[in-house]
Amino acid sequence: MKSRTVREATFDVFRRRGLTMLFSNPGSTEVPFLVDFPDDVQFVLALHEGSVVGMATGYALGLSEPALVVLHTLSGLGNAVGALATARLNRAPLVVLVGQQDRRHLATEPFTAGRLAALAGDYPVWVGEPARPQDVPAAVSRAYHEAAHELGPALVIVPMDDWSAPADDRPETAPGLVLVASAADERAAQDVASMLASSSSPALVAGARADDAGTWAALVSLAEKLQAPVFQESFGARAGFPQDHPLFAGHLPADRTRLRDVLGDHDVILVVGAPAFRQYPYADGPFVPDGVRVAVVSDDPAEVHRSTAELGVVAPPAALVERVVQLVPARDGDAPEPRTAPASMPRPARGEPLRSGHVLAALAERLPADAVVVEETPSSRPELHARLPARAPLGFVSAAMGGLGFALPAAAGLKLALPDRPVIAVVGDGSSLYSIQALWSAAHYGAGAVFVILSNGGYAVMDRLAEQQGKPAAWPPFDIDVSAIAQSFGCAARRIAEHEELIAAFDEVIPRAAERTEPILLEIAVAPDEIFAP
Ligand SMILES: Cc1ncc(C[n+]2csc(CCOP(=O)(O)OP(=O)(O)O)c2C)c(N)n1
Ligand SMILES: [Mg+2]
Repeated sequence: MKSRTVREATFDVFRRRGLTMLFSNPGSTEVPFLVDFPDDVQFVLALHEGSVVGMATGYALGLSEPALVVLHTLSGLGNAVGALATARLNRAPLVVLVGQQDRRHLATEPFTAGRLAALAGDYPVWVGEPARPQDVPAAVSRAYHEAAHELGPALVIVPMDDWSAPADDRPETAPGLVLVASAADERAAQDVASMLASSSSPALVAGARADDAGTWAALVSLAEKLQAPVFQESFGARAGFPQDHPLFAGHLPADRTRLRDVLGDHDVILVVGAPAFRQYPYADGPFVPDGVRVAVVSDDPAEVHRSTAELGVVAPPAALVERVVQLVPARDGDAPEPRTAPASMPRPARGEPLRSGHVLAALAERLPADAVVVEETPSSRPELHARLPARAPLGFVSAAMGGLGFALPAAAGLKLALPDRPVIAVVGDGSSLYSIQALWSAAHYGAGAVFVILSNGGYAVMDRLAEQQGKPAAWPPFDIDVSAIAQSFGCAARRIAEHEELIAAFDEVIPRAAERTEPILLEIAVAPDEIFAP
């Protein structure tokens, strides 16, 4: 009997692990692996590696399971590094195979060979360089576990001649199933509960790592028992609490001065699923006024270790908070003041331009509660938060450290993973250009996301930041027809400048966004926002 090849054994690993969709941009070093592709794994082409990894990231976040990526050697991995960093920071599990030149002449550094292992720095959760071809299938299994449990990209570098080598018939050196205990530690729950019980005016802060149905429900119970306001961390990648709940108090300010103002009314702050505290512009002084006690709960040890807090708890947030709810006494204080709703946006007067507020208000009126909103609209992000509350887990997704080029491919990947949910990306015109070719993949593979482009003719946020320095900006504005580019990629697109057109297009597209099997791009000409104070 002819023995199996390493390639066949690796496809069997994909099947056992449920890795049935493979996102890739191929090169010569991947040809032996990708030709004669089996029918039961779907190959998804993206036309730049940033889009390959961005789509896989959206897909992995949508499924809460590892997604599979194949990248070309040096140039492919190099192009993907920013997106791999975003995948790590957004906690997206990815199994990433990286092609390499033929082992037999690697020592001579042939054309396309790369020094790959360190190229993505320490953003991968794991990098495997199998010592023998026969170790490749087990390395892929190991990468699956590393990705699933460390939540980030795990890389396996595979020389192109490995695929045709005979596979070992020995068992893999990776467990078939890995279970991670998810119970809460009693002592930790008691410490958190007693800190809250000692408080006369507690507040909660929810972060990206609280974005799952269990943690949302646990935080709602805790907030209601304590009658405490719940803030969302600033500049987080996900929403950790239902933002239409009466106890939701808005997003925390992104600088220390205003953070002290907001949190200074409270004596104990419990942060769940976020570090204490994520900020954007630097300001002097402490995060909270003296005497305010802070506790942090996260399942990410690094997030806890870098927090400025009296107590840090590394634990699964849902289980820990559920136990705290049982232990903490109800507080009979007054409920916090309800938030003020954002100003209504009457239609602009004749001759007046649309503003992002018009677009986001019109979107809010039509957006289904289970919508997945992917945000990449830097100058309008505060306005988006004010007008589009996340109402379901995964209702808000954004690149964790602000790397542009995430929203378009991630929205396409999210829609492939969640075909029954409306997926709406709200994206700046500048941001749309970093991974614009993802529109081709969305159209080709039937990812029916809605791309709303806020076209303000430039990098408004950068212009506002330059103004705050009181100095002229070096970068020019631009006037780019994003809808024409979209059409050339096969994605239906419209350019909208009038309020009536906006309302008509949203009436047609937004309420039925869940059913879409084709993407559509709505490019809306808006005047730049004049103030940026996140
Ligand atoms: C990959 C990458 N390059 C550059 C930046 C820096 N950057 C942040 S916001 C921004 C401008 C975004 O422009 P646009 O999407 O049009 O949004 P607007 O500011 O106009 O709302 C730039 C260039 C970044 N965050 N990521
Ligand atoms: Mg812009």
